[in-house]
Amino acid sequence: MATSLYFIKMRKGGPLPAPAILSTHIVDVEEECSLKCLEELHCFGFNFNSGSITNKYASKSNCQISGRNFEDMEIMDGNDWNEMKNQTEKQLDQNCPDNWTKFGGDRCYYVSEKTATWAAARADCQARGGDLAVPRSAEDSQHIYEVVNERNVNRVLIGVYRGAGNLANKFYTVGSGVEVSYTNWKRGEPNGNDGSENCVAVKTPTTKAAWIDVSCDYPRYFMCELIL
Ligand SMILES: [Ca+2]
Repeated sequence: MATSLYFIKMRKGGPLPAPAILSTHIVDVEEECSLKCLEELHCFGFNFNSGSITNKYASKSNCQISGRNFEDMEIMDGNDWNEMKNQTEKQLDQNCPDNWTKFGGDRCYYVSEKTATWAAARADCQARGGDLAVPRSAEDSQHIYEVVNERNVNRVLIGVYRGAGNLANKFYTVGSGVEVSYTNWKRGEPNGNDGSENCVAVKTPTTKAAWIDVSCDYPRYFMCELIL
């Protein structure tokens, strides 16, 4: 008999939902209940209650098949699974372009050779297939500090900018355009809220890539990020 192997992938991610009774069967013996489970794609367990169910089924037993809701799951067959696995492995094996450093498994960072205004810097990163880098955690900041420090430049533009108009006290990230959730401001920064400092740079070495708001128009080195 051919065996089919299936894998269950959660549609929405997150924790598995609580198991539910998928079906109930009237059976004679426990083995029959286990076979019912094997027949049912979403079964991961069964509950066999031996003995009388009703007068009509005096000698029969109750078999409950439990599993999880169909809407939460997506079934992948062996081919889909292999394809997903290959893609993931390929991504992990993929190298960054020359002169970029790899970090976090699937990200590459690059510090520019030349200086540019923030807008030109962003265009340069995009032309390289990425965007200006956005530090999203203390680990990112530490790595960015190490990369920038190695290049011996002390102010490097990143993909964070000040909102306009009545959003001028908020900062946003390139790409998704959402307000920053992680920040790493240098003490006393941001301080250019008179409209003169609408872009953000990281400052090294003493402040270890802490953020400062700076003019968007002054040409500086910049850092690009590429997701593999
Ligand atoms: Ca400033």
